[in-house]
Amino acid sequence: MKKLFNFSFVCALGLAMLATSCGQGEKKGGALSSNIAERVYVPPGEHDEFYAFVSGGFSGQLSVYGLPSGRLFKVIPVFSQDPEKAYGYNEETIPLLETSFGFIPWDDAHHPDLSQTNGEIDGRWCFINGNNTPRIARINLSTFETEEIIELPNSAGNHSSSFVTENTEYVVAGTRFSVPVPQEDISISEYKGKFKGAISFIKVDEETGHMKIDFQVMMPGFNYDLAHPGRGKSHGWMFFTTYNTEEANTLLEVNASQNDKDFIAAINWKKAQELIESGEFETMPASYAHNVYDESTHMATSTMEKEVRFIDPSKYPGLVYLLPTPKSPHGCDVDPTGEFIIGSGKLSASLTAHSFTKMMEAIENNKFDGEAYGIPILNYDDIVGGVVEQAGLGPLHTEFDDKGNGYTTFFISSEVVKWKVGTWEVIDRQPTYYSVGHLMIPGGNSRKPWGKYAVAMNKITKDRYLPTGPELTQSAQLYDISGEKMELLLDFPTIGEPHYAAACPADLIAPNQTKIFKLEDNHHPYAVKTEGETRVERNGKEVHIYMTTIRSHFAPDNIEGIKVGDKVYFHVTNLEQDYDVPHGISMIGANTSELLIMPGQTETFTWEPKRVGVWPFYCTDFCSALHQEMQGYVRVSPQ
Ligand code: CUK
Ligand code: CUA
Repeated sequence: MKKLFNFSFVCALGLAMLATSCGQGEKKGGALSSNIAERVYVPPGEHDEFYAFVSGGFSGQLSVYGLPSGRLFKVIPVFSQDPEKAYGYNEETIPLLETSFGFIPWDDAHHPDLSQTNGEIDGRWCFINGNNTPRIARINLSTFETEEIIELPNSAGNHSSSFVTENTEYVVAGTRFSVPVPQEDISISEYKGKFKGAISFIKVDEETGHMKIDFQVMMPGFNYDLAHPGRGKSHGWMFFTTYNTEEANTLLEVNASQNDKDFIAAINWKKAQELIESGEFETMPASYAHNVYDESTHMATSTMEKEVRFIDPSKYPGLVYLLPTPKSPHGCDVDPTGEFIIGSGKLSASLTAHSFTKMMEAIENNKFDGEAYGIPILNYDDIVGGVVEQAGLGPLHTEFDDKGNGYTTFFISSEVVKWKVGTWEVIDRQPTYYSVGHLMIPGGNSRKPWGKYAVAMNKITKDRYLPTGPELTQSAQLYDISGEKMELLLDFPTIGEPHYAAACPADLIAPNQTKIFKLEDNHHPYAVKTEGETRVERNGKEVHIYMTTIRSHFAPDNIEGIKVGDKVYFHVTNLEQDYDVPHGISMIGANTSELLIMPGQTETFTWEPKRVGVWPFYCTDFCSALHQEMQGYVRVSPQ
């Protein structure tokens, strides 16, 4: 106990020093109270209460933190190659990064979302979008590995993604940029009326999680910025914020902000589903990659799909409505009851909450205020359910707790504002350090939030950490939101830009972990299950080495008969059947990186020896007291 006190004391002192050195002169909302450190401190050997999955922004990855400690457990490679895990280097995972543009080992990851059952987080999968070469990935939360990536045709800047409906029926992905559909060589000035915004509804198989683009809704040429699914009473609807409803082809000057109001587009996806089922859709040729990792072979395959189904909403009344929302709305969030749809006009100081009930009443009474491309526009006054007035500057994103409160980030005034759903009064505000983007409350995207913590994700850190040259870390900040006032508890650095995050109690995920892959279930075509089956096979200039690894040797470990100009495949099966005993291997000059093979798994790397000689290989992951003895030689002879 004595040690614990010392630690708290030092930590609190640290916080106090930060508070005074930061020069903001602000009150730290109780940050000086002595128990702050204890509230984020997870003693050695104990576990955090929540998993948090934080987007890695331009790193293309997804990082896993514990809350409240802010400890980093893993960076899950998703859209970028990762030498630490051999992801995108070994032959088994390279196909995951194939696209219709070829192998793209990078993307810009923005919004993770967790799978749900009955509107509650179920801990099965995490989805995340690749913004640049439009893709959606699915991560299995029993292996913490990326299992599937699907490319989105007709999309560009896949920003309003990936958001999950309340039974994970769909992962929905909207396009930030409208583009010619299908793509063609036309003048950019022909934008207005010609460019389209495709919104993809990706069906998720209940059992396997496998994704499939069910259909696209071909929307007018606006920019679709963010989205949220309806829930509870609004389940079956999907809401998207838009900007540039002027359809300007250049957003220089004020073009895109001429309109006093842009729209939230409300799409009735249950109706779209009915249309699809009754054959009311069109198809168009579209080439997009669908990459799936197979757990029994431990190999991914990439398939190029050839067409996509779509619905033109102007032909189907009742499918889409436009909800006028002030001044370039960015965030689009739905409260846990599904009644209120919050649109944050980033050029406004107030938040607009549309009422789903009022929206449905106006639709029933045919009360419209014009249309755009055949899509009815509702009347702002008919649908507004409440406004949080003058709440701050530059509102972006809102999440909710389980006590009827909303929490909204304000980028320009750099703060989180807590307000009451229904009375719309501001209850509390706390500064962020600095320029917050999203915030996240565990389960805040579901019908059942856990309103204990909120994590603010900041764009700028300035003086918060030790300087590291011209680029500083981005960071997240943890607030205790269990009381009336929010309390800042912790800063922690993040990998890349933390656009958004998703979190849930650890006990929804931790008990379901895959600890080993059973050797007998390994159906990799180059797997060997015993050392007796290991061998070297030549086929012209191709050499296949069937190798095994177990503490503390490789078999075979002396390989001769290899020639300069050969292409050598190392197929390495890890025979271990113990938790957390991977082995690694690579070869000198191999341009694919090392392997990291989990127990029971087979992985492959290729080596094209360039020089005659005897070349060593060794295990790259410390695995036992005899790790350093895990080594071998390959003899390379002239051609
Ligand atoms: S966001 Cu992607 S630019 Cu407000 Cu979701 Cu940061
Ligand atoms: Cu095997 Cu180190």
